[in-house]
Amino acid sequence: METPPDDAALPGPLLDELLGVAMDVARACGRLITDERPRDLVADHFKTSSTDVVTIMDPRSEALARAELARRRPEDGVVGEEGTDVPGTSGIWWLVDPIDGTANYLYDMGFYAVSVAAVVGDPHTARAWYPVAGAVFNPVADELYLARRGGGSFVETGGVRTPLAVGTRTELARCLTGTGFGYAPPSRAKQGRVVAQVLPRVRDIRRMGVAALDLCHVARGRLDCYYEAGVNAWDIAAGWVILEEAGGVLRGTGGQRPSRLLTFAGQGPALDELEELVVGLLREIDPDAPEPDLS
Ligand code: LIP
Repeated sequence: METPPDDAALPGPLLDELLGVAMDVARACGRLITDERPRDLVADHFKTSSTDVVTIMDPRSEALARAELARRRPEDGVVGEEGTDVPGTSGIWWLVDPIDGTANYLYDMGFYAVSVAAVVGDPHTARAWYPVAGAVFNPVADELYLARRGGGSFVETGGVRTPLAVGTRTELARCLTGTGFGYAPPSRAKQGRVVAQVLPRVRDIRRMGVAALDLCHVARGRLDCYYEAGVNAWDIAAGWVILEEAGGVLRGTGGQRPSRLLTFAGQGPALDELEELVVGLLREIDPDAPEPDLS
């Protein structure tokens, strides 16, 4: 596994401040998207394909996050899913997913989240950034997942804070396994072939539609492991630190950092077994690919 850059070792009081900001922003945006969700919500426009939906509340939530971050941390950079890209001078960047699980949100299925993470290193450079504090808030369940480097990982609900720890299952056959699918039809076709072969080898599959919450659920032991391709930095940044502080691992293939080609979450031999299985299936599907690629 890659080691974090040296400047990821920020002083404790700064990490506490960043975590506090992440929690406040995630809560504020979460309240906005539930309190002001129009009853007759429809897709406003589409991004990568006709299934990749954006509602009017996605940019509104991102605008609120951007304004709050500018007020609380004016020297930091901010990158958001809906196009925010504001450079900073502090070396700290914020990665914001204003509604993760937009399809669930569109259908008023109460399973979506706001993800806010502070990272060191430039998130425009795929291999250079590393999360140091983050919060993921599911406003419908009133569950706020939070962590900062070296401080442990927690979920707060109804004012009660509970520590998180990953599950301990060692055999993939007993693992409840999360996954997700991309929006492009050819990616989905490949992902469908792979999941058809994974399903008989695991306890069961869950496809919740919210990558940030998938990572939090691995951190909490509600899922044993997870894999997906095509995830963006804002989907995984907060969940990454929450998962690692709960004793878990987020990685790509062969000990590399997570990437859009493949991302795995979990721990121990079950995670190794999952990686071996998925990589083996991809080698059968596309023996000439330079690297295993599920995207
Ligand atoms: C979505 C994820 C979902 C994943 C999708 C997509 P969005 O984010 O969280 O779990 O499978 O590919 O990235 O579009 O709802 O913010």
